[in-house]
Amino acid sequence: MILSALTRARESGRKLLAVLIDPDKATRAKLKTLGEHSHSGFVDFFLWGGSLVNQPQSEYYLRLLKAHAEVPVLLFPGSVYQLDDQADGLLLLSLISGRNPELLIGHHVTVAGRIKQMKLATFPTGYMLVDGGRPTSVSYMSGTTPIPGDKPAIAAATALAGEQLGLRMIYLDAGSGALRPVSPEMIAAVRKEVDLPLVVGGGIRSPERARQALQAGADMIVVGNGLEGNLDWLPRLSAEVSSFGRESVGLKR
Ligand code: 1GP
Repeated sequence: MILSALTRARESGRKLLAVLIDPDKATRAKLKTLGEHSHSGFVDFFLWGGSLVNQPQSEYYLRLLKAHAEVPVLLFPGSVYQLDDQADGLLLLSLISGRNPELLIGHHVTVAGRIKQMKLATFPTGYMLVDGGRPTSVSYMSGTTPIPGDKPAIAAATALAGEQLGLRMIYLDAGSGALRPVSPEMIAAVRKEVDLPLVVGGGIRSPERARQALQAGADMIVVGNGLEGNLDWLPRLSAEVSSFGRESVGLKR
């Protein structure tokens, strides 16, 4: 569903917005407000996941989000413990910027049967961590070195290898709370090299950064930290994303 939405968006010149919710930072009020924003068409997808999930009420909070949201909620798991069949699908991440075999194939083998039992829709994603100016939770937790932010050719070659391996989308991520988002040059280099839907996130905290990523070739941006404690910014952000094309692709906006 996310793949067809991204493809339709690209064909019609539209761009999409996903909001990342860290279950450990969720509150009832925030989930309700975010869910309602999806009724207004401000959000195309919710991503659900984090580096650590200590929140004992995580399943309950996901149920709450599902009850309020009018758009799909996709798992963006920080670990194999974050599977939940209440979600509408799973970004099946292969960390192709890194050289940690567990995150390229090992964990996938561990949970393959579980994913099948759960009947979770899977979206095979080439996940690429890019240096965003400071160590992030993902680089530390994954034990991988991000692609240097000023090496667009390495990013493009990595994405191309992911496409050749049969992955269905590319997610360029500077990591949650990155000081610098993925550069427009790197986004453009990846966009030029591969045909796959391109998702970009990490450090997008202003409409300007959103616009730069979208202009450079991102099909969808992901925003998490930038909305923490400041959900009022969401309509402005959404307007920025919508300014790239208003033709409907069958989602809510
Ligand atoms: C992180 O791309 C997401 O995986 C979102 O990053 O929290 O910095 O918006 P931010």
